Amino acid sequence: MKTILITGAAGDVGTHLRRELAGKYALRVSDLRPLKKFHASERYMRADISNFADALRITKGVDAVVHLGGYSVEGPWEGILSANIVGCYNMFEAARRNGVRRIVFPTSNHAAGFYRRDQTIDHRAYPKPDSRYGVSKVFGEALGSLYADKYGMQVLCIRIGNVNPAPIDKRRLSIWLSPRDLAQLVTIGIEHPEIRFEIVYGVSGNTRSWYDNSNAHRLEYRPRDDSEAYAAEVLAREKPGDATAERYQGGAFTVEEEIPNPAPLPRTARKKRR
Ligand code: 15L
Repeated sequence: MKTILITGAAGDVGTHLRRELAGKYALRVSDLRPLKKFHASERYMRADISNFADALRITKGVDAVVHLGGYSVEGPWEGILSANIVGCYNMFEAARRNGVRRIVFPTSNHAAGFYRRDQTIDHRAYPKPDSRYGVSKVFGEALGSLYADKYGMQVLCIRIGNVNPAPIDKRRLSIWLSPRDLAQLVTIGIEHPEIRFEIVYGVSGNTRSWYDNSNAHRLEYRPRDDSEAYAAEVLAREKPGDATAERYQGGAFTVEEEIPNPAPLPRTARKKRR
């Protein structure tokens, strides 16, 4: 059985992914936060990925890394810098030094959030980040490209929309990713023989999608879910929002300076903020 490291394992996406992959892989689950519940196939390692020694420790002896750790919304520069820029670099470099060849990097729709909603974009669309957070995801994608071309690593970047058991509003009808479709994409990243450096969109087979996800389909992604099943219910409760946010794919990230962060700041960033 392959051993897979999942960073940011205590977060929402990490929690869904762990449940979906339980039993399929030996999971090394890592986070700054303590984990309360474990599956039988999991082993927890606490780590602050902005610290290179921690990154080296957790990547030792694994077959692949799913790097979910870091800041997952728009936030202060100190937090983004240490968790998503320094932390992301540490993970790629630590994986390389430990001989780990596969990295699945869940990037975000916010790497391209300033495309309009009436545009359909594919994996070749140049980045149009909508936030400091989006910029940090573009940085991670660029690192993936570098580590694939220069060091021969196999890197799948999944520009995730929104992972939830069901879509929560109108925007998410276009970018929803069900937990089982997320697990399918991550499994492609871990297993598919043809991956060098790839960008795909982390969305289910949504009727209202604004992505051309042909690169994912080429890699044999066959989404099982479509947000349309929830559309009537979601649209019935939708309230009109900010006009700019409504125009762009990134929604509120195109206008807000901060979005409430579910994860704590790493120690280094906390010190700088004081
Ligand atoms: C993201 O990238 C975030 O990690 C997630 O919390 C959601 O805000 C999502 O984007 C979204 O756009 O809905």
